Amino acid sequence: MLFRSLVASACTLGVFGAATYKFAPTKVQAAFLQSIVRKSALVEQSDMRIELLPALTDNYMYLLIDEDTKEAAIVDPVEPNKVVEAVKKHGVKLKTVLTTHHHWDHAGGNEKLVKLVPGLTVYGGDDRVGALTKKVTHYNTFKVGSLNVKCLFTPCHTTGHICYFVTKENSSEPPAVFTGDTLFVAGCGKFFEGTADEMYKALIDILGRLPPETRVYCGHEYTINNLKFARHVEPGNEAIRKKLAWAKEKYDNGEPTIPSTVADEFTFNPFMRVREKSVQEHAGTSNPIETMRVIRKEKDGFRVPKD
Ligand SMILES: N[C@@H](CCC(=O)N[C@@H](CS)C(=O)NCC(=O)O)C(=O)O
Ligand SMILES: *[C@@H]1O[C@H](CO)[C@@H](O)[C@H](O)[C@H]1NC(C)=O
Ligand SMILES: [Zn+2]
Ligand SMILES: [Zn+2]
Repeated sequence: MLFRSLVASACTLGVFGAATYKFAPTKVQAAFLQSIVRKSALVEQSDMRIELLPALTDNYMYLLIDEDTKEAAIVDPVEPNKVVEAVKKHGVKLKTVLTTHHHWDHAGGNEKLVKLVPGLTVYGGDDRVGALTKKVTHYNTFKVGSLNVKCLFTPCHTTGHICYFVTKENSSEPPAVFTGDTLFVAGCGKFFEGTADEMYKALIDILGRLPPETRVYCGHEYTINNLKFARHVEPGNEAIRKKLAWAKEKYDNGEPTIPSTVADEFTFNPFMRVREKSVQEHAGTSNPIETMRVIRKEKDGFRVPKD
């Protein structure tokens, strides 16, 4: 609890560096800082702008802005005050909440946000989502300003999980997908309310068939731990080693490892690679769905190595 509140206040203040530290931090201070200071980041395209807003210990909220109309949506606003602050900073009109699933660390801010910002439409695929106004299911579509949002029903982590695929008509820039706790960079969500068959459908048949350049914005910063498990599954996979070295460098600078892309996930994410011989051999089966089941079970009990 104390740790949680430390994390929250450090993030809310957003400054722990230059102003408060007159001297270079000691090793212990550096480790402390690094463990609590998570920088936000901005992905700017001419059609849409996405601000990554770190929340809680390792969650992300995403502010999605339509450049044409300056209308915005917020994905999983678990820390509403931070959302309101970011909306003011960008000078945009927040109209929409995109909820990936009902878990507290994603939907837990909805009730408070709708009080702070009147008139919001709250989307989600589950009656357990707080302040829900529009229940959606597979291939439902709607707009955020001039951007098109398509709902992708991906049950498994929870029975009502929705990913949101965002495109701009006639744009040459990549689309975005918000994957909550279904697809993480180099990993996937735990199967709390579903099966390996469902996660296979979600990762391979649905998310895996999006345009390869689609940028992936997931619910948590789990990349380093996920890649250590990926390396355990495929010790000879060079893409995993390269991405892990890159992710460690990002982490040391307090920077997000998000977004990745659908194409990149197929090179280092073991759960996206269940059709590969190397992953199947590790799982001891030639059935991709059985491979999914085996490696998820293994990751549930995986002790993450220090390096
Ligand atoms: N192993 C997680 C523990 C927290 C957890 O269970 N997270 C949920 C999402 S809120 C999950 O699905 N994690 C996927 C995983 O551990 O592979 C961590 O790295 O902190
Ligand atoms: C997209 O391109 C098509 C074909 O050129 C055009 O008919 C359509 O109006 C364009 N849509 C938008 C929103 O600009
Ligand atoms: Zn969850
Ligand atoms: Zn979560």
